[in-house]
Amino acid sequence: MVKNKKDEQLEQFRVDDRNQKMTTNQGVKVSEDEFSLKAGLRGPTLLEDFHFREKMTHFDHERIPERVVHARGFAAHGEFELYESMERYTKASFLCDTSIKTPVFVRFSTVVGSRGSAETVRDVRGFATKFYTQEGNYDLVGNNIPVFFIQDAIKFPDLVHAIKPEPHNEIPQASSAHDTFWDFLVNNQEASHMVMWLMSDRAIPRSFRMMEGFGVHSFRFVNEQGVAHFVKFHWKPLLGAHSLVWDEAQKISGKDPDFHRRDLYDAIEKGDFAEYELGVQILAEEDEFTFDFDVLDATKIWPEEDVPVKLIGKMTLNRNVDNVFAETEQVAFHAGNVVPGIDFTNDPLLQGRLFSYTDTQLIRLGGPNFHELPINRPVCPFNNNQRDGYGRMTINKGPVSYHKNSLADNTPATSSAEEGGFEHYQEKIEGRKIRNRSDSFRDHFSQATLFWNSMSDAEKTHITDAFIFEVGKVKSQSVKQQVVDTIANINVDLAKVIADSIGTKPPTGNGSDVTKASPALSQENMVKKPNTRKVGVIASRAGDMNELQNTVQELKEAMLNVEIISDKLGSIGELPIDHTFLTTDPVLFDAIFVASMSEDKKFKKESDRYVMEAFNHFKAIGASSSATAILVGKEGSPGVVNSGEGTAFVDAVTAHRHWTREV
Ligand code: HDE
Repeated sequence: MVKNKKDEQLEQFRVDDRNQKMTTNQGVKVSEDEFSLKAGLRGPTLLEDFHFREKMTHFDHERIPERVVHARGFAAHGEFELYESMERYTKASFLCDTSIKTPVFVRFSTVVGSRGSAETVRDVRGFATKFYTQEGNYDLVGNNIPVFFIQDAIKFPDLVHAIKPEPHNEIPQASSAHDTFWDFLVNNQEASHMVMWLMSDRAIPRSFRMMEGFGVHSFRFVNEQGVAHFVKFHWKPLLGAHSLVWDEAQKISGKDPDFHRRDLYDAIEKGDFAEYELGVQILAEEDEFTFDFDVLDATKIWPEEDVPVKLIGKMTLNRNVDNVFAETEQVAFHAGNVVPGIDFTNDPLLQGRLFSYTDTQLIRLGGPNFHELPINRPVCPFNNNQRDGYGRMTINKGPVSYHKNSLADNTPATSSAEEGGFEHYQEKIEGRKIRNRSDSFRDHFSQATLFWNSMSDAEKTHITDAFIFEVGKVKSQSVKQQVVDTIANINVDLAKVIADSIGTKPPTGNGSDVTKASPALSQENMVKKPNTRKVGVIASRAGDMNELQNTVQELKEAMLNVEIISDKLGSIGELPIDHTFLTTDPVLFDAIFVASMSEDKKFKKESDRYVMEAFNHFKAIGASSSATAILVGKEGSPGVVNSGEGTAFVDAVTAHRHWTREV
């Protein structure tokens, strides 16, 4: 069933090869696809074998360059619906008319790792959305962290060189835990705020479905009257934002490097669509200078307590792609793709991005016609005088390909603003050409401290441990010392604990006097729901079948996803066993419930391993009355539940993690 205008467009390009005859790319039917054409049964292969040549040539050229950053990604289709008209602020029609459902395509990604790297590494996540609006494509190319490492785009190549694997040995893959990244931080301290986020739980999300998204820069909304407001964009997941535990994340990298894409793909296939609300923080132009930071500085947030986030619509990701290469790999996002009503600011990071995205697609997608690829095409008409180039698909008719002309009545014609033409916001600019930055960009630590102050105790522990892990891996004693001294500007006690663990001198410096906190920054304060949480139910064939059936039923009714684990595949009564102890792992579940035990020694050992690992990762653990022996030594610990305690197990799963548990 075709779902929306974008889907209708894609449908024209879909091909189902099933039940078709095999042909060459010229349409000639192929008679033999097992053996190349040879001169004699044991003779050399002949050059005239056009089928062999074509098949091999195409294969030889199957790969394209991976994205220079955000190479590892996964995407899905969906729709955006508006709650209320934003016409007071913007004339973008998809944000004014609540009857419009806008098709969207969203690609999530890690930043540093190469295309085949693991997904649960410590990293920023890309959250790029293409809105196929009736006025053209609007791309909100954001991240899951609201600030960035640098303030000026000219530093981006340096940042990426520093964080990618070191060039002399290409180690480590998909990780910031190495000398050059930390050397970059201490010599470019504008990264301090972002590094606090990177060391926090935000950098190891539980799921793409449980992750916030941010446009990062200040953009502009412009309304019909030409009045502009600054705006920051947010995506708020309906399931709340939640994270893995670092030890767990590292183990998942080995057990299931596809953990995040599998989670999203499976959820969509099951009908558990990923949902996010679009939020905007809006600031009048005359309030530009009311903060102790510069609104053009991408290393700063606008605290939600100071500028509330207004939720204006909902995005639902409801369809997996048909072909990852054709759609996810070939999609070309660009921070510069805007529609009338949305405009840029002078944020020097944003300004540089406006150049980089088209430039990178030219090498990655091989020429200037990538906008014609099915996934990139707008759903509204597009006509201009651009012509030719590699891979051109459009057949432009007629002799005229220039403006102005009389032979085609001066068409394609430009449009006035009233007719929907994009007119850039007429911001007044004055100044000298200068290579420098404003003094208002020079405070690199206050918001890093604000972030630290806003964390719960558990989150602070995780950040501390992450610093010790990462900086502890740095080989240069000098860089380690400089990191400790830099952190002291954020919080001196944090710096002291790190110093003590990584063998440096205690920090010099007096710390920060910022006492402000922003509760909205802590994931502990986010909504928590049981929906789609994955429970591994351990069951033995020898156990009570009815009890198992009832348990599974109850958990499913509470919206949890249940998978049964036993020593062998097969079924228990009517219930199929999903995994053996070996084909899955406790790190791949949100909670473990032991429904029944077996006398078998190996079964017991494996069950103990599952329960212990879940316990160490602060997950909910439950056991039926016949299996409580497995909980010995853990009873009374937060999130450890005996059956017979009503909905306690479901509540324990809903709580996400039980950080006060002593492990
Ligand atoms: Fe990107 N970024 N970026 N970036 N970025 C790319 O474009 C760049 C920045 C983001 O799923 C590249 O098509 C510069 C901030 C996402 O396809 C490249 C600067 C934010 C994605 C590029 C930044 C982002 C990219 C590489 C500093 C959050 C993946 C491949 C001025 C607001 C999109 C590509 C996808 C990808 C350049 C900083 C988000 C090279 C120069 C800040 C989500 O063009």
